[in-house]
Parts: sequence; structure tokens; C-alpha cells
Amino acid sequence: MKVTIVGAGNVGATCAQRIAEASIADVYLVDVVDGLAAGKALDMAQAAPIVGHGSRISGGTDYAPAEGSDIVVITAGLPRKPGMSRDDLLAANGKITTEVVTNITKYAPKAMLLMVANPLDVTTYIAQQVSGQPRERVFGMAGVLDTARFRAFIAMEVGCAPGDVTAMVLGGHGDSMVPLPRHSTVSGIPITQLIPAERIEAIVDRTRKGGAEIVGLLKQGSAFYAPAAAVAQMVGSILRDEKHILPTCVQLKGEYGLDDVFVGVPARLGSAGVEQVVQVDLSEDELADLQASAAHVQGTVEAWKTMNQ
Ligand code: A3D
Repeated sequence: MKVTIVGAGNVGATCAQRIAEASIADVYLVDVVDGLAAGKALDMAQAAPIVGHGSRISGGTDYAPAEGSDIVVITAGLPRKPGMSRDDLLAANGKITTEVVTNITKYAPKAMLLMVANPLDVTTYIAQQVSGQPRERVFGMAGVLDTARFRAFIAMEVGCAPGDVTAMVLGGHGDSMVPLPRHSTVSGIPITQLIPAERIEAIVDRTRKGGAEIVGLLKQGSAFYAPAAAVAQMVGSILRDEKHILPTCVQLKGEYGLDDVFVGVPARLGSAGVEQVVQVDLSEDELADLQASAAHVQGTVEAWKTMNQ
């Protein structure tokens, strides 16, 4: 199996490390900055004898070695600075996504595309438009990260192992995301029985602002350890055909009353990519929140279309 990762910055390089060290696939890292991807790839390859994995890792500025990739992960793009929203990245990252997908399509036209650059739901739309691939093969990572943040905060509150917490966050990757406490449990026990309502509300709020909290602390750059872990889980589920049901940004075709909009929903990820969009039974309020989040994404897609008229 082979994965190309475009963008050898914080997220891209950490994705490469996780995917290679977990022996999920060989990795080719590509970046526009001369020497960056080659240097990081060589450094990671030299860790292999110590870590004890057999994945091959290489890097460069050229797209030709992406040929034969099963999945291409696209992290190329600017990260947020303190005070910026993800949508503020639209003009720069929309252009980079267009350029990267055009290059990838030349050498790996059949590779699945997993978007990471923000604003995530809109770059996923752009990748689908430029590649012309079906929705099963062009999707985005955001919900696994947002859900992991929600799970981590629940575990901190309850004082339990983070792995005991299952949770669900739907919607666009932004302030309008929709954490679902009603569908969240600790070892099967609904969190509503374990955590007082006002504390759940505070955790939901912290989850919505989870990315900004880290941007504020780092002052330069944004989160990358948890985002890279999320990417590796999605890539592993597909390449090993594990069929995890994970929140995934995907084009909806009537599900949740939404048509032709890219937004995070639970999806089964296996060897065919997005094998199924799973429809959760939502309350009226939850559905309204999801639809409002989708409307926000659609507004940003329209802004992108206007910029490119
Ligand atoms: P950073 O460390 O700056 O890395 C980005 C890399 O992209 C740099 O090495 C650039 O040289 C490279 N790059 C820029 N333009 C091109 C191009 N045209 N072709 C190839 N490479 C290019 O940023 P990062 O890794 O921290 O973040 C990358 C992106 O992921 C940003 O847009 C973030 O906002 C986004 N991100 C999204 C999530 C989600 O959950 C969706 C989480 C974390 C980061």
C-alpha cells in the first residue's frame, strides 16, 4: 500500500510518521519548499531501524513519485493564526488545493483524496470538483478530530480512560459543528447520567473552540498531533478494510435532508473509501443544528465560486 502526503509541515510530517510507524503503508511526502519533504522523509527513514517498522518513506517536490498511490492526503495550505477563523484561509488554501489536486490528477488519477487543509468542508468540495471523482473517493478529515477532542474532555471530566468514551460530532469543521451529547457514552453509559447538564454544555463549548484554544496557546501554527492521529485512523480503516464508522466530511445526496453539500456525518470507511453514509436518528433540534452548519458551509462554497467567476 502507498500513501502520498502533500504538505510536509506540522500535520503532513506527523501523518507520515504515524502511518509509516504503524506499518499502514509506504509514504511519499511532497512539499513545494525545496528539501523540506526530502529532509523530513530521510530523517523518518533513519528512525525505522530503531522503531522497527518496514515502511518505505521518501520525499521531494516532484509529483511523479505519487504514481500508484492508494490514498493522497492533502495537508498543503496555511494554518490559522490567533484571531483568524478557518474561513479566513479560503482564498489562499482554495488556490493551493486546486493546484495540488491538478498535479495529483496527472500522476495518481485513481487515488482516493483525503483533505485536511482548511476550511475543510470547502477544500473537500474543491478537491471533488477539480478531480471529478465520485463522493466515495473524495472526503475530508475533521469529525474524527472534533470527536476526539469531545471524547478527551469527557474523559477528563469523568476521570476515566479516554478510550472508554464514544462520542459523535457532526456538521462543518467550524464554530457551527454539532457535538451530540445524546449519542455519547462512557462504556455504554450515556454521559447525561454521569455529567451534570451545565458541565456538558461547557464541554460542548470547549469542543467547538478546541482548535482555537490550541492556536491561542501555540501562537504560531495550529494543532497537529491529534489531527495526524485522526488521519492515520481514517487511512488505516480504508487500507486495512477495517470498516470503522467515523465522522467524515462527504458530499451528501439527500441524507439528513441535505443535497449536494459537503459536511461531516458518520460514514463507514473501508477498501472502497466511503462505503456508506450512516443516518443517525436526530432530534428536531440536532437536525436543525446540522442543517444550519451545512448552510454555513454552503455559504463559504458560494463565496469561493464568486471569487472564481
Ligand atoms: P504547516 O506546518 O504550515 O504546513 C503546511 C505545508 O504546506 C508547508 O510545509 C507548506 O510549504 C506546504 N505547502 C503550501 N503550499 C503548497 C503547495 N502549493 N504545494 C505543496 N505544499 C505546499 O501547516 P499545518 O501542517 O499545521 O496545517 C496544514 C493545513 O491543515 C492548514 O490549512 C490547517 O488549517 C489544516 N488543519 C486542518 C485540521 C482539520 O481538522 C481539518 C487540523 C489541523 C490542521
